Amino acid sequence: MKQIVFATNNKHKLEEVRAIVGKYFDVLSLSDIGCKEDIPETGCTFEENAVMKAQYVKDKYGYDCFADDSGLEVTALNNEPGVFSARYAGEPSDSLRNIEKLMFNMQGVKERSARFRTCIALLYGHKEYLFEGCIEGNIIDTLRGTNGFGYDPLFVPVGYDITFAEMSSEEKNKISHRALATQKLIDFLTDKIDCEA
Ligand code: ITT
Repeated sequence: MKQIVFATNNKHKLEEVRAIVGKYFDVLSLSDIGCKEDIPETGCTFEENAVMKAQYVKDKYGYDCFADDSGLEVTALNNEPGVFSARYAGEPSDSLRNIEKLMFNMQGVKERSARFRTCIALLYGHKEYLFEGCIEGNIIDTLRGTNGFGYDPLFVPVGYDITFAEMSSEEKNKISHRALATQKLIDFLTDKIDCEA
């Protein structure tokens, strides 16, 4: 099976993506390739950060590689936390503190709409490709559910009455921003494999 690196340190994301891509590719993590350093994510957009991470691995380790950057955009907060989702409440990244800050900032706010966005950058051969996924939803005011990670206990996707954290991983993997972007990546990669066969 062809090897490809997913440039992430986030175990939940790796599991989510392996569950989808694992049939087609041997997905290596950063620790699998011995990359222990903190890859800079200093871009102003999800796209810039995703490309930055993938480029770092390709340049330094030579693997075909993809990286994603994801985050939550809350309409009433001018699309914050956005690219700062992981460190919304400061460094080091702490999900519980991020969630508490979001709940605090949303106290009394009527407009609750938000979206999770993912951008995946793929460096395959000598070319760069981008894939996007987005899911709309609403921010609730109390935590519900224990599955998933990050802001999942506060996010109810449009058309559902349960949070991402109340869904099974299978259910979330069918509809999430990451699943949508990853499906586009898979469609692209499987086409490539067919063409190269
Ligand atoms: P890597 O950079 O190592 O891949 P990360 O945790 O920093 O891992 P991202 O930059 O992609 O992941 O995402 C930033 C934050 O956005 C993440 O830490 C969560 O707080 C939030 N987030 C992203 N996807 C999410 C999801 O599916 N459910 C809940 N929160 C999510």
